[in-house]
Amino acid sequence: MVGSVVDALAGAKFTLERDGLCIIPDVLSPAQVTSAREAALTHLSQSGKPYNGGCVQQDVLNHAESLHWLLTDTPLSDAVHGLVGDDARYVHHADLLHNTYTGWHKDSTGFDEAGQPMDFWSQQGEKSYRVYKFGFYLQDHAVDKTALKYILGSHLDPDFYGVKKRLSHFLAHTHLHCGPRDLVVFDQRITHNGVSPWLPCKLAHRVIKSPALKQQLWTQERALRQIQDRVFIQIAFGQDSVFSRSHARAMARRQAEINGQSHYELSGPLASALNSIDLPACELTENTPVQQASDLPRAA
Ligand SMILES: O=C(O)CCC(=O)C(=O)O
Repeated sequence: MVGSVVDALAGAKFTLERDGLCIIPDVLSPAQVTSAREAALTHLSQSGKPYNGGCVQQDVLNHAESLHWLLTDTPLSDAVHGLVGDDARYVHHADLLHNTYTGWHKDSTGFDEAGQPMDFWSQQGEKSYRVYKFGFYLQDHAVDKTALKYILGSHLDPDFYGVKKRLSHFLAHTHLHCGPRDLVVFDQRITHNGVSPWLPCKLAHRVIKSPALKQQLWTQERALRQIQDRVFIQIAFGQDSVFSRSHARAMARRQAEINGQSHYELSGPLASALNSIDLPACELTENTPVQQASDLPRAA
């Protein structure tokens, strides 16, 4: 394992559990950043789909073998084992995004894929919620504010939809400042945002149906606001638990839908790559009963 990653892991685990996000510096070499950007942009130019004003490949690891080396030839797996534990699993969720916009959201809102509430706020027990995205933002965000915005500690806060909460997103968010070589890890319950369009444009995006027109409008706004080119890849891993399995089932279905596939399938090369780093994909088929909780917020 690379020394700097080992050194960073103990502190990073504490920060991740307390704040909902941590950064492990210098995980990729400069040459790997260049290769990742090139492979990502080449893949998107051939197979990307317009989405939220930019271009994406959902479920990217099943579609772009050219990026599997991020799993096998970098310290990513050491970071996953260190932060999640020995029973870490790939949760069938990986996004490649280029110049997309988004709004404030949590990736997990406390419901399973059938709409049943899950008690994922409780921090008790060996198998409490531990599902994280491991992301490489492949450009320098040391100074600029266009990587990720997040509400510190909101991974432990079920109150997401109230007016007061929404106001607090504007008043009290934290900007992620990471470098192109850093690994960014965030809890799937954290309230976060990337870059949002200005309000009039946001309203226009709601009305406009054509993805091409949305892309044009957002490209012009990005140029006006001098927002740098943003390409990033996020790969989700979780502890082998009811939460990870539920996340995996929901994400497998969602990604297949966005990709226009009739069903989700784990590719042979991806399964092999994951097994070779001792991070197998989590079980998708079982129907484990979820823990119920009566007083959780509604999904969006
Ligand atoms: O645009 C970004 O940086 C954030 C993407 C996002 O919202 C997510 O990863 O769920």
